[in-house]
Amino acid sequence: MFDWTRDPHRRYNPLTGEWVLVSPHRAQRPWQGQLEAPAGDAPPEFDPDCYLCPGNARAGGARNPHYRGTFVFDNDFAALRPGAAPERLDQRGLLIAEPEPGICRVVCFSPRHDLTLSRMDPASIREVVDTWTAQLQDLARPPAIGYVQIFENRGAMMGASNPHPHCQIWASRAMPNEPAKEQSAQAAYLRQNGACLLCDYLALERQSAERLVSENDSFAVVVPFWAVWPFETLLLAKRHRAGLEELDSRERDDLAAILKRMTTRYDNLFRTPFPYTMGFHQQPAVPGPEWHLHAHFYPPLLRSATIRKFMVGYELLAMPQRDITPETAAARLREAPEESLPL
Ligand code: H2U
Ligand code: ZN
Repeated sequence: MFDWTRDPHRRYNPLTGEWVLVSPHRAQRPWQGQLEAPAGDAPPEFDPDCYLCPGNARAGGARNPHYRGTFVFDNDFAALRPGAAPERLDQRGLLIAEPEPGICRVVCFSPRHDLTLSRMDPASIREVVDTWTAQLQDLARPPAIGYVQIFENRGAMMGASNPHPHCQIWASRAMPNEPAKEQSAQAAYLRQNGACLLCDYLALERQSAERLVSENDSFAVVVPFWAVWPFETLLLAKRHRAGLEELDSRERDDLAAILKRMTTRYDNLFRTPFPYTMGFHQQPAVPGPEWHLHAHFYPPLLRSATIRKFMVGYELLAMPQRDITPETAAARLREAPEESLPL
């Protein structure tokens, strides 16, 4: 008898059309990999050397205002530059390129250097949600901007340059690879089934509850059936909403609340400020009916505050692979309390 909890199998990600290899029997194998040093002391409330703290100077000469809530500025080292670049595909046989204009911004979540989403109060996180929404409304203007990506890189392990709570927004003319894959998959599903892929998926997950981690009236968090990272999660709007702009006031409060609860669970899982990359996927500047608002959390940690998963070897050359099953990961996350504990 095939045992899904023990035997190697692969799972399909209907959002991207990609497969992940699951090898549950390897979860117990001995580990002799890299041990990373845990984070040092907790950061101070204000750091005179931080380029995001209120009143401090940034690289490039600008000085931050003495802000009290959220604070948004144009990235001083932007990967994209604004401009009405000509829509010109330069193709010489297999050599294909095109200009890519855009806008990159940084959003400070709080003037407090030492806070994280998990430790901010819900009203302040609600202000972050409102700032994201305002930025989407400001930036998503076709034809100059086609897609707006909001993302947070948290923790040195994820390459975040600074512990000050912040995220980035990159707005580009073209739709980037990941949302582009998800857009085709959602559009195809809608065509074939006359229904929303993620509405249908959420209904399945709420029925079984096996991979469900947390929920409130407006949002649910699951370890997706096809998760690649050990403790990857997917945050889904319960009502069919195409983007943050479509959330009403109560849903925005619920989003703030579930972000706090989820990031707190993550911190409590290994009793460490949990590193991750998270970001929203939603309708592009020219919206389509297929889009269902969601956020992905991609945390690198595998077994402790210092033992991480590497995407190397077979994963780079063939396909992603995981040992611990998404069901086990969801159970572990459910066991991690939603209330803040001292770390
Ligand atoms: P990360 O921690 O996710 O790297 O985000 C920090 C961003 O802040 C990064 O994109 C920008 C970097 O370019 N930055 C400024 O815009 N001004 C500065 O003075 C330093 C860093
Ligand atoms: Zn700071």
